[in-house]
Amino acid sequence: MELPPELLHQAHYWMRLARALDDRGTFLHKQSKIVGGYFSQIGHEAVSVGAALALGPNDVAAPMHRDLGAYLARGIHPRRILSQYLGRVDGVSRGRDANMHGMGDLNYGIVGFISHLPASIGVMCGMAHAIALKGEPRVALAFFGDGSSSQGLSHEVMNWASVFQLPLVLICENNQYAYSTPLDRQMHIEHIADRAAGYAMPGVIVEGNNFCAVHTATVEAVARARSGGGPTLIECKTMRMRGHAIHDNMAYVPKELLGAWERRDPIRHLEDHMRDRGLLDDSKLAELLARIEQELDEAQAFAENSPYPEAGTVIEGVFA
Ligand SMILES: Cc1ncc(C[n+]2csc(CCOP(=O)(O)OP(=O)(O)O)c2C)c(N)n1
Ligand SMILES: [Mg+2]
Repeated sequence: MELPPELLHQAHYWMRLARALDDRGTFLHKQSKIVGGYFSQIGHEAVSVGAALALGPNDVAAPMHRDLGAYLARGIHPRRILSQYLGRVDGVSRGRDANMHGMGDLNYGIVGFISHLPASIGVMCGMAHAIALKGEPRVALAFFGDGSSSQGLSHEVMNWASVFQLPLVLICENNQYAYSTPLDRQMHIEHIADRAAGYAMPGVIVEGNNFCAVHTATVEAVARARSGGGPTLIECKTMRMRGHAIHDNMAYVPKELLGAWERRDPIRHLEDHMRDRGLLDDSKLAELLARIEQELDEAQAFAENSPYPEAGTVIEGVFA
């Protein structure tokens, strides 16, 4: 079934914005304005935006370090994201961290990313349980990586969510690597989705660079979760197109593998589809890219003018 043009335009905007914002971050890092780690999400745009746009306004999501598209599509303004990267007071964590960690805002249904992987999916399982106990028509959606899927908590979450038939959607971003560890060094199965059978829940494999495929599968899983049908594991096959973080030249990734995924770039995939349907041409694309650059110029100026937090506030908003 073809997705409606309005949705594709929306997705196209968020995916292009995520990529342009990602490039901005790289430049700011090169200028030493962003210090410490910087994680590129290039290659993940279809997964993050495809899944996030399947949620309703009252649902809750826990994006990870390569899910910029999900933060944007849930409504977090690039101003706040760039302020976050620069450690400023207008950042999502109010200057507590200078990258994705802790970047949560429940007003937008986003639980902050927890550095210890995959702790976020445990929190989201708890949220799904709370939603179920209250009988609310809401869904919790958690992202986790292939590496994170090898951690014990992933299995406990799948078991618990299945036992209690929780409204939980698990989006596994299988991007072939966990830092420098390739898939075959951390699992002896071909598809992570196959693990769902061990917990009697649907396990779905989707082409992670295809927005329409990710979105359609997530819409189905969200509907099942909302109607009491329990959790779903969706494995999105994709590729991390940069090193683990900016310091990593990923010399360990075979060039041919990278080249093959480059040809399946998620943005190009969506744009080809939109062009085929007469929804996009060169001039519309140029117009969109210019608009995005303008928005990011404004966001960057805002962030660079935002102050650093007052030292005395450092203990606010923490438990211990
Ligand atoms: C418990 C724990 N161990 C190690 C790390 C360091 N670390 C951060 S990201 C990462 C790789 C995660 O791989 P994956 O889950 O596949 O996500 P990806 O980075 O590929 O998107 C590691 C080892 C961590 N954050 N938490
Ligand atoms: Mg990975």
